[in-house]
This record gives sequence, structure tokens and C-alpha cells, in this order.
Amino acid sequence: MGIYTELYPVSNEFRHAESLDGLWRFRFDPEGEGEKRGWADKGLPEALSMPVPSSFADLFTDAAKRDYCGDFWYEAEFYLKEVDESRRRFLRFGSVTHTCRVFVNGKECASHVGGFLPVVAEITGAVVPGRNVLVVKVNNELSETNIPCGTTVRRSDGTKRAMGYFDFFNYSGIQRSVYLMELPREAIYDYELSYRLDGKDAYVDYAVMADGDADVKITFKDAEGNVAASASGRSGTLFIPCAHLWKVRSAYLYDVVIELVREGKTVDRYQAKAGVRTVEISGENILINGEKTYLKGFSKHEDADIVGRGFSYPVLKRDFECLKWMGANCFRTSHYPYSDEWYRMADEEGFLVIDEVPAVGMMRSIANFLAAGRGEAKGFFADCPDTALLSKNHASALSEMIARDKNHPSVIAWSVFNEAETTSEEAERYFAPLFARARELDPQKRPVTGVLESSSSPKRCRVNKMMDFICLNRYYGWYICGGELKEAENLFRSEMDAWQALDLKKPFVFTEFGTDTLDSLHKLPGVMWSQEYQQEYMLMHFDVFDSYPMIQGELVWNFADFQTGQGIMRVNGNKKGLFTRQRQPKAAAYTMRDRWLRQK
Ligand code: GCB
Repeated sequence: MGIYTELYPVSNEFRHAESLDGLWRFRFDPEGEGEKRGWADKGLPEALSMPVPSSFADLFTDAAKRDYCGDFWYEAEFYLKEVDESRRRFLRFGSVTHTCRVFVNGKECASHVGGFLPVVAEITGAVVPGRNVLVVKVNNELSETNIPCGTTVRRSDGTKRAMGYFDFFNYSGIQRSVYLMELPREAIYDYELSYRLDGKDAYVDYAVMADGDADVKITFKDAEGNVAASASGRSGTLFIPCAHLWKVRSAYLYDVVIELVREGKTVDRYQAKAGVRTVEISGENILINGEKTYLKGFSKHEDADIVGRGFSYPVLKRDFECLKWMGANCFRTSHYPYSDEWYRMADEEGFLVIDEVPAVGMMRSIANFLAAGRGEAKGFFADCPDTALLSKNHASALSEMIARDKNHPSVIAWSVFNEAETTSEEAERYFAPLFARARELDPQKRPVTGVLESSSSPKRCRVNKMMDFICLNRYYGWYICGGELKEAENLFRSEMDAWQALDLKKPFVFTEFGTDTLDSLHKLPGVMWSQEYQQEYMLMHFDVFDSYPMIQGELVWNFADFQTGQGIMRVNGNKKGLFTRQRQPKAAAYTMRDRWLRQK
């Protein structure tokens, strides 16, 4: 098999995917002694039980476990009736945060850096008939050479503490589903699709990556199961006359079926959904299928009570129902790629997704988000301890994200960073190859962007020239001129005038604006933290957004309240949600909904 990319597990007559989710054995390893003691080979002594998928932090009742930083281990077992030489076996973890090593029956089968993309381990040579023991060693320390950036400090009692340069809790563990997969020796391991529209018809350029030299057949079936187009060969073009387009909030999905055929017999099949649509930037507009589209929605987090960042179908479903109720059409996966299921549902529901790598915290400050919000950010790249290593990890995450998500019609853009330092020569040098890489890797050549905080001003930012559209996070009326909306609006307008004067001929999207708001606090006239203030702040933003034609999107920070580290700036988490953490609307959700339902 070639390089296994990130294909979502499927089951059919040729391949089998079995979920290993459930209660695993778990143990912390504060002394880092697990390997010496043979845990990788023999399994874990005196283990706790731990749900997978989940973050571990909020399941315990004591602070030391919640805040644990260092190595920790998981163990599970699975049974195989037989080990058939004609099959290959893999494990696919949706993510393991932040670094891990995977052992099966004592044999190391994979290691991975980066906590928000799949870890795939080939276990063919390690498995035996009967009982198999799977052990995963995880580490959740933060550093300036991996993303998201932060640092790890030692407390006087010897314990470690992760200090993120970012504003979300450092949730960790096996936070997404785990699959045991069985594939034929000759298997499809990747495919890519890209679209061209010609009047009512569509052309689909495709490529299929597979082992061996069997023939490839690819078929698009419509929603009724009729063949809409088919072709043979590892790459080529399908023609779909009178194609049904995947449209914003009105998704049409074809079934794409890829087969490997040897001597007239199918030896492997992979099936998925596909949406025919184009994405393009034209001057100051974002075009989906050639139609001007204004982005309405949120920057989000994967975050919920108890499970933390652990994937949960009920949370996914509730979030999409709330997004639809709001009249939204878009979200950004701040500040890391989400679990596969998010994109699958966005494909189905016709939502647009700005897909972001975990490159957050590329700015050094105790309260990074505060400095960022105020435009007081300090340099980062000039004195980063190992820019080459950071860049390597960043590039891997970018490549893995594009490999995993490239075929989702919902994904309309790649975000290379959130609020990095962009004003130095070093920053410019750091980002140029990453933008080039994203452009090179995406078969659909989607727009590539990055998200700018206040120091990345029209005069000083050196990276916006690399972006196909400009994403701004701005907090006029919160971090800047909090409580003084009139003055905040004036400053906001002068910044927008300066951007307009640059005449970049690119769309601008607000990827963050918002106010911390307690669902218990009402005050008339509004004061900061009250529900009334959040509404007034939004109304001020509507006026500004509607004054500048280059503004082509508004994604509120945040969809829902979310957990952060502790500190004097946060009342048990960030409260900028239009929804509470339990996904109930605050007053400003109605204000926003009213606007979005009226907009086309
Ligand atoms: C930002 C960050 C985001 C923070 C937000 C805030 O600029 O991108 O991660 O949570 O501000 O609320 O301060």
C-alpha cells in the first residue's frame, strides 16, 4: 500500500471498520517511567477506566488530575478470529492530543506529533489470532516548536503545567473515535475530485491512488441511485450533464463509488459523498458556483460540558440545529481541524467551512488573547527556539489537514494560522512556504487565508499579501474601548478606512468579534458583560459591516461559551458565546438571527 492518507473508515464487502470506542484502561505517568517499567509491552498496572473518545480533564473531581500535564497511557484489547495474510489491518485514531506512540502486542506501530488530525497505524505484522493488546502513550505538554504553541513549566512540587499561548483549555487524550480497519492487500488509499461548471453541466477531474495495478472504476450516482457519470482509469474526467449543484444551505450530494477491478472482479471498493460546486474569489467577492456569497456564522470550538473536546454526536447535532436556527451558513474550525464528523454533517447541511490548522499562539504573552485583542502583541519568529522544527510540524499539520479534508464540498478555504505575529521580516519568511504548500497540495485550489489580530494593521502586516481573502479578528468595544461603543466605532471605522485605502481588491471576512456576556446579567443601559451590551455591540458592528463593500462575511466569536484556563480575565471560561455552553441562546442570538434571516 502506498502512503496511507486520511480516508474516513468505511465498511463494505471488501473492507471492514470496527469502532473501538468505549471504556479503556488509563493511567497518568508523572515520573515518565512507563516505558522503563514495560507498560508498552505488558500493559498498564493499576489502571483507571477512561471513556474513549473524551478529554480526561473534566471527568475527575480533583484539580491535580484536571490540570495534569506530562505522559499518560491508555490500554484496550481487541480480538481477531483469524489473521488472514491476504488482508492488512490498521488502527485509525481521529486524533490523539498532542503527541503519541501506538503499541500493539508490545510492537510500536506508529508515532504522531499534533493533536488534531488522524493517527494511522498499520498493525498487520503485529496482530495475532485471539486477544491483542493495544497501548497508547500520550503526552500533552506544550512548546514553542509544536502547534498550538505554549510552554511547559515545573511547579515547586515537581509537577508540570502546560501554559498555552492561547485562550482555550488544553484538553487532551484520545478525543476522537478509534477504528480497527481491515483492508484488502490491494486497496484504494486516496482520491481527489475537483469541479468545473459549464452552463448546466459539470466536469469532475479525478485521481485515484491505489496499490498495485488493478483497473480503477469511478461512478457518480445521484440521490435516486442512478448512475450520473462513470469513468475508468486512475485519473481522468467525468462529465455530468445537467448536474445537481451542491449549494449553500441546499446541499445535493452524489454517491461516489470507487472500485479496483482485477480480471473483471472487484477487489476493493470505497464509497463516499461528493458535492459538485466551485469556490472562487473574484475581486472583493466570494463566489460559490459563481454566485456571490456573504458568510454568516461563527468561529467555534469543539467544547462541551464533561466531554471537554471529546467528540460527541449529540453535541454535533445540537450545534448544527442551533446554526440552522440562527440562519447561519458558515463556520470556522477555530483553532484546529475538527473531528471528521463535523465536515460530513456540514456537507449534508450545506454549510461552508473555513478549515484551520492548530497554528495558534504564535505570539508570546501571558494573556496572549488579551495582547492580541489590544494590538500589543510581541514578536515571535525572530527568537523562536527552533523555527525550522516549528515550521516542520506546522507544515505536517497543514498537509495532513488538506489530505483529510480536500474532498469535502463544505470546505471552502484553508486557514494557515490564527493571530500569529505577522509584522516582522521573519514572519513573512516563515509563512510564505506554508501558503505555497497549501496551494500546491489542494487539488481544488481553494482560497488560502490566515487570521489577523489587531497588531496586523493595514500599515504593518506583511502577510496579508499572501492571502486570497483577509480574515480579521477585531474587538472594538471590548478589548479596545470596552464600554464606549461610540468611540469604539470611530476607531473601528478609521481602521477600515485604512484597509479600504490600500485597495487590496480582496474580500474581507470578520472571523472574530464579540463580548463576554453572562447569561445572568441584564442592565439597561448596557454595561460590559451584560446581555444588553452584547446586543448593542452587535448592532454597532452591523452598521460598520454594511458600510464597506469589501466586507463579505461575519463570523461571531463565539458560537457558545467555552472552557479556558483560569485567570482574572475569565469567569470559568470564555463567555463570548451567543449560546451558553449548554447551547441555550443569549439575547444577542436573537439580534443576530434577525439580521441573518433577513439577509439573502
Ligand atoms: C482572540 C482569539 C481567541 C480568543 C478571543 C477572546 O483573538 O483568537 O482564541 O478566545 O480572542 O475572546 O479573547
